[in-house]
Amino acid sequence: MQRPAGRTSTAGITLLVCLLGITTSPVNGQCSFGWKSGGFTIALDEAVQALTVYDGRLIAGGWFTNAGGVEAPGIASWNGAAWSSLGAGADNGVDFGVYALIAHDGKLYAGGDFTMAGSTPANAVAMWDGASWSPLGTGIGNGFNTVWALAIYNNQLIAAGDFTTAGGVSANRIARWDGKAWWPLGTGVSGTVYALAVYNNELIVAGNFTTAGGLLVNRIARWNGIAWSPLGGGMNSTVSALAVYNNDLIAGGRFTTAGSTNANRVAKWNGFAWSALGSGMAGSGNVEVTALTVHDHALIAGGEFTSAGGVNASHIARWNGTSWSALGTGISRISDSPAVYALATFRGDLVAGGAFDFAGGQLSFNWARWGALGPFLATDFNQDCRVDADDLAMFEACSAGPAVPYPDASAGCTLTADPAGYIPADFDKDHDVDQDDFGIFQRCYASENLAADPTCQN
Ligand SMILES: [Ca+2]
Ligand SMILES: [Ca+2]
Ligand SMILES: [Ca+2]
Repeated sequence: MQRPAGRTSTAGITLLVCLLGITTSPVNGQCSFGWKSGGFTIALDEAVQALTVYDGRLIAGGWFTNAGGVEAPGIASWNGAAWSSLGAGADNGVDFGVYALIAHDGKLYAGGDFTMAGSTPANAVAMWDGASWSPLGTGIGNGFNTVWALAIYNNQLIAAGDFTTAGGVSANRIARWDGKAWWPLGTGVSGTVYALAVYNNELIVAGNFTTAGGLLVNRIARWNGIAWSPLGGGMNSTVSALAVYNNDLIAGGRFTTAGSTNANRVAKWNGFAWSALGSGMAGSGNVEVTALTVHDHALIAGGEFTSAGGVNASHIARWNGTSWSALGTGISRISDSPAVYALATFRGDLVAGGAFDFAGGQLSFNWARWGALGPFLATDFNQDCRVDADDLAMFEACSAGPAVPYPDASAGCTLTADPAGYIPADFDKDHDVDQDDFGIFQRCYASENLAADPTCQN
């Protein structure tokens, strides 16, 4: 296909954006975010402890045995519409719980307290290659241990938990797999590890231990590939979750101090010192941050709490760098205290896993999705309630100039045609994407035009 006009036109559009000084601030309009309906047909029958994305699918691990009506013990795969097991028949899951998941180099790794993955003996850790399970050597521990966290560091798998041996060699609560054998990380740590992260090229290890490599570290430590060292004075109680947000390391758990700073269940490390995130979390009974992730430019915390930064927030909350806010009415449970144990992003939605019955007041058993609900502007191509640079990039990839047919996916245009043959970027429906369409697009790129023209087409 000849597309000289397209290149010229795209350059012209880019120039026009600059000349008009179009704001890059997002447009929200009436489009809203909220919890998406769950219901019985996609329920997980017991708690979710881990979430990740592998091969374009959401993977959940936990204590469940049934996923949306399908037998899937401990681990299941969501394709956006339905759950399935990872293997079939006798290979459709693991024999106990899955508490950690990570995808790396085309493989999915699962950690937990299982001893079988499918019909393959595998102690506490196993690898899924898309078709079948494999053990990693003789695995972790003695068949009665738990892997609580997995990470990739220096291109090797790190497994951590409550064990003291890995592959038959001494390894205190943490070990690395080089593809053939397990190795300790120095002399390891003195108590259970619950969370791992990579920050400033160091492996961050957190849990309820007091020493690492023999040094007093207080529940959090870093490993640089050679030696252990502390992060300030550490915490006064268990650290359960880690994330990296805005170049800071974020830690969540049961603690109320980080270093010498008061920090209620969540704190940030800037490479030199600890500080609080507002007034942190509060609630009755056990108050704990058990999951952290970064979603849509914000830090999301989940766990056992009923307020964040003084704002009512039922077991899940968002930190925007300055303040805490709730995600609607959060999650709840009929007969027991609810909890969020895992968080992930899948196809633009925030996914929460844990032990709960409702999300935003709607039935949503043990997992839930939070995302854009609409109504979506015609120019919000990726339907995220914002008409921003992402949508402009999609427009530009489909623009080819007056009377030039649409480019196809091989040329980078990912917008698909409606039954009448028009792609969403062809606002004036004349089978091209040119300056006329861009004129319509840019009206919805700046918020001042929204009230008068929510369709962006007049
Ligand atoms: Ca958008
Ligand atoms: Ca035209
Ligand atoms: Ca057009």
